[in-house]
Amino acid sequence: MFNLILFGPPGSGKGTQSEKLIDKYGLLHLSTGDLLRKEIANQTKLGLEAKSFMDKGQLVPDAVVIGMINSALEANPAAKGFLFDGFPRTVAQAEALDNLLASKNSGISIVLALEVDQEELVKRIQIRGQSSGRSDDSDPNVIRARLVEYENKTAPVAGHYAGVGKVVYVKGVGTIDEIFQSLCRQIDSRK
Ligand code: B4P
Repeated sequence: MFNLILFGPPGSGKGTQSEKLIDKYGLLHLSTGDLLRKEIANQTKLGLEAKSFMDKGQLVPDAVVIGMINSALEANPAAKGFLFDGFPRTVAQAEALDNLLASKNSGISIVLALEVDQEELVKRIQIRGQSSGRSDDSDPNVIRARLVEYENKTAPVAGHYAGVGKVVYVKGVGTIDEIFQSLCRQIDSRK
């Protein structure tokens, strides 16, 4: 199994690049952001709980997203590999993911970390906010809160995987295709 984590701050291009990578490598895309937005659209209990955090730019509690990922892994036993997008976002989530994969005799193959400066991130999120209908993309205070959550809780996840030599940093500024080619080079050199 080839399991890839696409890592980076909000707006770094994870969703954009994931779409291209799953096509090329036949991986199953697991985006916790997309899964949570689906729950919100369906007005489930989980969705209503998640919305109260997402609207403030805060991370949803670990137990909620770990449960969602567990269900998705269970539902796809024949997958040849997963692309995790927006997960894990805390060290506790990373540890839970490592345990879930280990129970399936698998593990993380590589963590590709997109590097984008903060000014560019804010610009991209605001542009997306004009058409996405996502309330967390429109309010400058919420965007700032998401970036603070990233620095405090998510950035340490890179350290968790760097400790086992799994992290590769990739420049996330440039055209979408240039960045895609850089990501593919890293994957191809490790497959
Ligand atoms: P996500 O859905 O993961 O939101 P995101 O981080 O903003 O998405 P992404 O980073 O994929 O955006 P992309 O770069 O593709 O999470 C939303 C919320 O859900 C979180 O704030 C949190 O509350 C909750 N959540 C999700 N997962 C969670 C977890 N594991 N634990 C707890 N809470 C969780 O796109 C950005 C924009 O840039 C796009 O418009 C794109 O067109 C543009 N773009 C991309 N590449 C570009 C390039 N090269 N040049 C110019 N623009 C580019």
